[in-house]
Amino acid sequence: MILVGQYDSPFVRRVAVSLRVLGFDYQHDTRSVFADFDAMRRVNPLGRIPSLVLDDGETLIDSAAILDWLDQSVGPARALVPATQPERRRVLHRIALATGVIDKAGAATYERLIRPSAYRWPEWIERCRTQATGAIEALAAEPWPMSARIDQAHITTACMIRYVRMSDPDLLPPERYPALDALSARCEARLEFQATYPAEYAVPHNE
Ligand SMILES: N[C@@H](CCC(=O)N[C@@H](CS)C(=O)NCC(=O)O)C(=O)O
Repeated sequence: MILVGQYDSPFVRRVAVSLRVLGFDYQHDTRSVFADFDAMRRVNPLGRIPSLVLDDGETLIDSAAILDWLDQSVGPARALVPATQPERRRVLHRIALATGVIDKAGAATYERLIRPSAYRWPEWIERCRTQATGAIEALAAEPWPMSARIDQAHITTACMIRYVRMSDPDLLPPERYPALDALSARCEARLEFQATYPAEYAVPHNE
């Protein structure tokens, strides 16, 4: 199968890490969703990443749908989102917070970097950053026991932390949230995270 999208996207990275944790082989299509927009629209009509092209040619889009397919493929005992309550809703709650941070920090970043400066809306940027901060604080207040088996809440939250630290580091400075620092360090030490580490954030910038 082929994973489409670069690892500086936390949505792509959480799929890549999950594929590796679950033992799936994949090829990586590293074309840019910005520079190769027309080609990307032929993979996903939305022109977004990630997509996962299966061996029979079927294309899955949207990280949540791809992760759902992965979990269903390996079965409930190995699934990264627990199959039963109350663990399932607790993991889904953290995933919602972490993907919400990515959405809000991402919206603010697109506004700050991609939109030409004459059209930027500072109040909107601050609103998005306030929403991201609220969810980061909620995640930092959650228990993250060191002994727990890695699940999708760990993976998505660690990918969110790396993404925010690349794209808007003032939102998540080291030492402000020690529980998140520890979670990030623990995850980034794993081979699946090292193999997908995004060194920099590559979006088009406008003055
Ligand atoms: N809900 C989608 C969000 C995917 C998403 O926002 N991808 C971003 C990269 S992080 C993207 O494709 N941005 C380009 C665009 O939307 O034009 C998912 O979970 O896959």
